[in-house]
Amino acid sequence: MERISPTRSVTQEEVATFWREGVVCLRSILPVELVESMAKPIEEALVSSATTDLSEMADALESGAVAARNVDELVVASGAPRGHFKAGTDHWLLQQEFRDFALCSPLPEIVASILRSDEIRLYEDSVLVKEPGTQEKTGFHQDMSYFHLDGDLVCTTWVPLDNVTAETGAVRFVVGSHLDNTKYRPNMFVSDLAMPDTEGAEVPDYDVMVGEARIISFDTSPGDLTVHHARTIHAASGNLSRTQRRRAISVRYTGDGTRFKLVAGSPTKEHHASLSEGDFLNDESCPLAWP
Ligand SMILES: O=C(O)CCC(=O)C(=O)O
Repeated sequence: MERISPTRSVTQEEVATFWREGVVCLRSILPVELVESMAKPIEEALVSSATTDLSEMADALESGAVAARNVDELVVASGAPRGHFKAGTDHWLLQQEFRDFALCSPLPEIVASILRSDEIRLYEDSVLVKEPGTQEKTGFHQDMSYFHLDGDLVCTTWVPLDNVTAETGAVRFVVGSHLDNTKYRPNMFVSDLAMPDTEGAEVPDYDVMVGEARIISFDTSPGDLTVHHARTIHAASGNLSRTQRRRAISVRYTGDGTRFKLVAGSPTKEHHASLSEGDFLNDESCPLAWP
């Protein structure tokens, strides 16, 4: 597939916002037809073994069950259907459309501008779908805690395929949290429970730290995109809408100087077999996406 350009350039103000706040929302920067073309591949991913029903996983986790019960009451009260949160990772390895989207869409060029990096590599992609009536929140977490990476130039792009609002599960970002170098433990994603055998501090529950942090989220539409630093702490609510799906693709990239570093307890990836601790990333494990 030929490389597709962004519909506009990233401004210097947007780059500065990313580095100051740890997240930036880039409005109308992706061709809408390109974003819509991922609808079918997402449906295929959802029925494949590459995605997991995190709603079912949450039922098995004590704190997830507690969180679910709270939202459950709202969902039942509104008469909304019981939705599901389905998520998967590394679809680019299985579906050509995801590989093209990660490598040939405008994302790598946009990320090169934001990270001010000469080279950009693909680390992973995710499909994140919250159907109407999904109770499960996405717990506060830091992406870097899951990544087998060492470096400052690492970020996540979040691409919505639907109109997304706070009610349907817009991602919520803790402003400036990327400036804190604390090493946090990865958690079970739909719960605040840390993954077993991992090291570091527990991620604070910012919902109970009223007034201590500024949390922002963005109402977005197809064509918009958010980019957050891999150290930025973020979360998302369930999807309380009765009718509106919340489909998104996350693509995670690295910039110059990023090295491989195994994180104890975080799932490893078979395609990282050619990398050893301290290595710069290579094409086999993390393909070059830009230039
Ligand atoms: O879509 C969500 O609910 C969470 C997204 C997220 O945590 C990410 O893409 O890093």
